[in-house]
Amino acid sequence: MAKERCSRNFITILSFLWALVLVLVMMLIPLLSFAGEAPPPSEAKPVPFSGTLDRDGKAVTETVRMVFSLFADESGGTSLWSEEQQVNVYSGAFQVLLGSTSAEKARELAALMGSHDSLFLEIAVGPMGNEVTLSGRQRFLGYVARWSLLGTLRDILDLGDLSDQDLARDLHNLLTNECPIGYSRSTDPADAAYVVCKRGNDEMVKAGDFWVDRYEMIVVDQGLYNQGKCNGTGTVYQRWWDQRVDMHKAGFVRNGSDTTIDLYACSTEKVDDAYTKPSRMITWFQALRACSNSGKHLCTNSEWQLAASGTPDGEHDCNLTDWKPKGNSGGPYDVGQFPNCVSKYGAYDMVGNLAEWVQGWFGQGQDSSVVIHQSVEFNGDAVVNVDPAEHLGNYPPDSNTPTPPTFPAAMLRGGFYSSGTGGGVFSVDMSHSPADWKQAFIGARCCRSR
Ligand SMILES: [Ca+2]
Ligand SMILES: [Ca+2]
Repeated sequence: MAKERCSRNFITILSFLWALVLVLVMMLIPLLSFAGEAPPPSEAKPVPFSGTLDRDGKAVTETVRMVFSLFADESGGTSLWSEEQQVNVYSGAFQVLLGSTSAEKARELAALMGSHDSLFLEIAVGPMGNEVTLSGRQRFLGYVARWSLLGTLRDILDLGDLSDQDLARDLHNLLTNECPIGYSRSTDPADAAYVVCKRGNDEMVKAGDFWVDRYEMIVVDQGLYNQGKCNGTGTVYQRWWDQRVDMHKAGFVRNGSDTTIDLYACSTEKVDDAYTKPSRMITWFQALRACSNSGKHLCTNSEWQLAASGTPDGEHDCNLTDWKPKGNSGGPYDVGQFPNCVSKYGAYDMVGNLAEWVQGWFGQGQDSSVVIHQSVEFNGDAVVNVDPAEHLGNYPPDSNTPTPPTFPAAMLRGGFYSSGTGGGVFSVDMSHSPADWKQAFIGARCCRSR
């Protein structure tokens, strides 16, 4: 009896009219999910494939055996690759990862897709020896087809020699708003708490709907900037005292006009093994231009405020208490060296180390001298008003004497290495001309909006 029932079941299965509808489930999603570099054969990834299955016009809900086979042609020929899987079909829909049954299958599949312009998928359904081959091979949209689609997009958009991988990454970034164009999301487990985006050594973190440099800026020449990767070889400007190279003398002038060279801003823990401190004694104009040259902008006050949120300003959390490098009276520490001095978005040193220029100028205040307000409510953070008497003048190049105070002030945020309790996420200093290049405690950082 048992044998007879089994045979009858087989006949029943075979008599069913199987129908399979291949569905390109959101074709762009698998396309865009492959945002990194092409994996080497040893790390070949399975390829997602979705479809629907019905029997006699009714959606199937059961586990069925399927054999997926790839061919070079739409009909005839011998199978170039095949894989058997037990597939859970629910309400007629299923999703499988081809190449997921073994690393060898994935490698074979990747190699096959890399060597063929087109492939066709055939699916057989049913128990071994009694499979029903579903009619009509379907063009298989694996990597090969995806890349050719990208190539078409690249041609239409006239994007020159942008690689398929870079185009896929940028489309992914554009549609998901995860990282700026040209950046890839960090896969370092240590970065998992934040949205860390990397372009070579340059690192930005996401805050709200924009990105902010993870570190205070280090100003470098074009060679070191290396098209944004900040990992080339070249010159670092405005180092600490014993390593200083003056960017003004190199032609990156202090008022930002008529520069004869372009310099760039890098956000990185280190641009080379020897130097890891942020650039300082930089004018607002130079900071503005270095950010602009790097495809970024000087952070606005509101961007800076949001990006700094959550940064603590306890005595040892950030560099606020006169850290003394090499016997000097105080100064900036290497960027990112205070592990607690990080904002809720993952930006380092927004409190302390160097005070940072932000966008915007401010007219003369009512005070005739520097007045410092420190608020209990805002953690003792200082608000330094516009100071027309002393600091609003422009320092002429190579002169230690400021011109008369005829210029507005630009805003500095966060406090610096000897601000003490006056430093913090609410610290505001409006007592310096945007042309002030004399202050060793002034640095900057860049933001980016796409
Ligand atoms: Ca800072
Ligand atoms: Ca404070």
